[in-house]
Amino acid sequence: MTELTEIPPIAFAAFASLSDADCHARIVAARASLGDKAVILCHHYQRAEVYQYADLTGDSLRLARLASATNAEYIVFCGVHFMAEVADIMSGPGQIAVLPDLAAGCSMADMANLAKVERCWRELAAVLNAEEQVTPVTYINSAADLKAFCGRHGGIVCTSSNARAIAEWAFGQREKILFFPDQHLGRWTGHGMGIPFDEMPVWDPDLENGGLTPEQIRQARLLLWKGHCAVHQMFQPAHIHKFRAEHPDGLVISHPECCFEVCQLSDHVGSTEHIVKIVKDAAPNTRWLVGTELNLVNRLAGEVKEQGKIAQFMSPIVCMCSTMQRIDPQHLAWTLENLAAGHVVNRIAVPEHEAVPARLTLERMLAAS
Ligand code: CIZ
Ligand code: SF4
Repeated sequence: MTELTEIPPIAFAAFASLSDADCHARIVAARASLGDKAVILCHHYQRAEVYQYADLTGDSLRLARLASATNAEYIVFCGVHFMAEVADIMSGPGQIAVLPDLAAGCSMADMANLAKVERCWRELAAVLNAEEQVTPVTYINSAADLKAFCGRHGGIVCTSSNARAIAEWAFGQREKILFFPDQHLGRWTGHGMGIPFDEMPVWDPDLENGGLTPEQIRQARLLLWKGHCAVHQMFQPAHIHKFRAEHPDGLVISHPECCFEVCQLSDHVGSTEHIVKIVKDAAPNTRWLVGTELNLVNRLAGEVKEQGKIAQFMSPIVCMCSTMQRIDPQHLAWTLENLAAGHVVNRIAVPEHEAVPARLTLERMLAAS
């Protein structure tokens, strides 16, 4: 292992005003000197200027699995905070996860936190036997301490690829699910399982008892935490109606973080991995309206163009994930140069007391999906 020094010799300030072209030369040089000691992971939502440096690409879970299968000491995660945490949890003891900009969070993940979830659990326990009747399920877009909460309470993690299989597992354990933080993924999954809306009430964490009566809590099968993704909520039914009027043969594909009406109007609904696969495998000369983050859609559009396929962004308004955008060539160059000099910056290290139960839920998820 590389010997680590305490103070990073290079401050970010020296990189802030570099042009992307200047960064390019420095990223390539630092990358070359690190060799297979480092692996650069890029999520589908990363901007093109960063994505070009990826060794591995995919959704958060695929990336964490791929990275832990390497011998790389440094896992440089170009994505958001919870993803780097998952990479840290899933990787070996000698591997170090690094997030080039610590400000790259996820506003949806921040809509649930441990204090609020614990309060919810206490409030549920006043009405039900929560430990026997409710399985907590957290979307992978959540902080490690919430995954740990699920680990301690017989719960599990899901991703947008496996939400249905995980919900089936959870109902196999207990009669109800508490699903956080994304109400839309929860609702779409519950709807697919035939659960009526009145058995899927929204739990508002800012209200006493989630804003529900004891009767509503007792009747609920799936409690949906009041959280959402600010990017995916931009997509609206009107965008789909307009597209269908203009292109009657066109096809619509959406991410399940979109609202229920958008999912219902779509021909396909699925995770980023699913969206990429469906559009790439589609017949030549098809036209697609895609409801997910703009960087993914632009990249996909370029990749399928040769087959005469058109992939167009669902919203007329540009809506990127602003936190994903925080990872830029400047931060990547800064991170890699420090690592090449033996200085770890922006390490994401989940404390052991959280990592152990969080790993348990992630392993449960892998076994159940
Ligand atoms: O898990 C991921 O990578 C996210 C955030 C979305 C998806 O559908 O892949
Ligand atoms: Fe979070 Fe939404 Fe950005 Fe995904 S697109 S990382 S859910 S804010």
